[in-house]
Amino acid sequence: MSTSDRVRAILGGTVQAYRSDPAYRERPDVHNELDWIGRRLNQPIRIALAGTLKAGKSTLVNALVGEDIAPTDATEATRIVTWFRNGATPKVTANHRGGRRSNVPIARGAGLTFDFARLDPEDVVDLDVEWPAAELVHTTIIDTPGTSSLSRDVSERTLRLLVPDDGVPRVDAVVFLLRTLNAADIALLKQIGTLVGGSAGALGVIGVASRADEIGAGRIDAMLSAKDVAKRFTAEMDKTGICQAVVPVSGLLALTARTLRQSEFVALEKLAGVDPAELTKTMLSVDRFVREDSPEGPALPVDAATRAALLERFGMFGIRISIAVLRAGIGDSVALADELLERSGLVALRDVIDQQFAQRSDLLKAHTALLSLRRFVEANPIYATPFILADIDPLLADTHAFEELRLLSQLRSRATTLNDDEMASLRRIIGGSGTDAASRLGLQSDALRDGPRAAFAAAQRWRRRADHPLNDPFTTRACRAAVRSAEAMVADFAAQG
Ligand SMILES: Nc1nc2c(ncn2[C@@H]2O[C@H](COP(=O)(O)OP(=O)(O)OP(=O)(O)O)[C@@H](O)[C@H]2O)c(=O)[nH]1
Ligand SMILES: [Mg+2]
Repeated sequence: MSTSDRVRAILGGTVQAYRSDPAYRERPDVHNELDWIGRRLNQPIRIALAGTLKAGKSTLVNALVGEDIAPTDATEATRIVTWFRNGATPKVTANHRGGRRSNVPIARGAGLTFDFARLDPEDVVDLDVEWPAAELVHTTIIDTPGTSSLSRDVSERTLRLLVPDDGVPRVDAVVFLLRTLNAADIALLKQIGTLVGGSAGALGVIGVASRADEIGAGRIDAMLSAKDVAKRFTAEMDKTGICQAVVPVSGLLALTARTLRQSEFVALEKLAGVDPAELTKTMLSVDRFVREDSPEGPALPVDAATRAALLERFGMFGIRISIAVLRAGIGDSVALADELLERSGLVALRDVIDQQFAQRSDLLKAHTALLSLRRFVEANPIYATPFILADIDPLLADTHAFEELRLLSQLRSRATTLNDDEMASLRRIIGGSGTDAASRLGLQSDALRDGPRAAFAAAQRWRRRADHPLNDPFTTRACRAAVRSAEAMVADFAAQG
């Protein structure tokens, strides 16, 4: 029986218990809440984007969805938690304190924004955006207000979502954006990380070194230096032991790549045709680049307003890299968009989201449901509470897939006696690069006929490694998990015949 099925079974038993309890039989609120926990198991996984002020969260939401739907301007909208779900037609609803719901008019400027003229942001708990988008069919994305020690109220809204007072998790996974590394950000990340996954430790946290294109001050090697910085970020975030992976991403570049306009391509092509030495001079600084053409300076083939618009959409790095790519011979806007998307880091981030969240979405949702249910039966005690807890707790503690996720995070921060090769192979086998057998065994998918033998050998190898006399307890625990992962594959292969 899968973990989700077991959670459903426990939930079914719990519903029965509350229905037959005289104190709760007539309590629709209680039954609704149980119903809600169950319904969520069938809904898309909920991934929240959180992080520091102006870290680029909303821009990254847009890049992930491929459309400009999360407001990035400085209006009230950026201070409110916003849920983006798939829906047949665009629709924005505000959830007010006290449960009232109201329709919010959609306004279109440069991107989408919400008309707050008739709304008091203080009275709004969160916004629900329904939008027809393929990217939202299996994933609900939640944009959160930036957290900072300077803005208690806004930070609190985000914390309430990620770490609710009642302990019932609202989201299944978190992408945490950090633009700089400072002690306050790291402390916040730690706080969120330890609480998101409940006392069992974080399940499903990815770190993003955001606005990565700005790191090299817009130089053409910016993303390379971004990778170096990301390494430092990674090391720093690793120490917190809560992120399963850290990726450098430029959300701006990714969004622009996914929404590239032909007119932009044409303008960039004109710029690419300018004498390189002349162009370099005008691109020395943002000010120079957008300044009205001076009579004595070189005349650029693109007017100042267009240059400013390009700057807003691409950033200095994006413009430089586009020109370099065009000069290298890329000849159409689709190829340019592909190249920019790749360099933005979004492709890598999507891979990580897929490996860490999408492939495990049932599991992450099951985890959320177990924690929610646990909270629920404790808050509403009945005779059956101890029996229900006796079902939930072993499942939380012993479900091997939960342990895999915990280990993937902890392996980054804790010392082991594994060498680099062993570490890479251990991370792989417990699902660090994907949860299918080929990824775990490091086989090409067409070499899966070697799977049974490889899985068996892996189980043996990790069993020996687990018994090494110089292991510390954590190393032993990790090796034993690898044995279980390998054995599960052996069993799966046997079942497939
Ligand atoms: N160069 C560059 N600029 C970016 C990037 N992502 C966002 N920005 C810019 O940074 C500013 C803030 O971006 P948002 O996406 O609104 O950031 P946010 O984290 O949602 O901000 P708050 O919700 O207000 O905390 C905007 O002017 C964006 O254009 C990026 O990857 N590169
Ligand atoms: Mg925002």
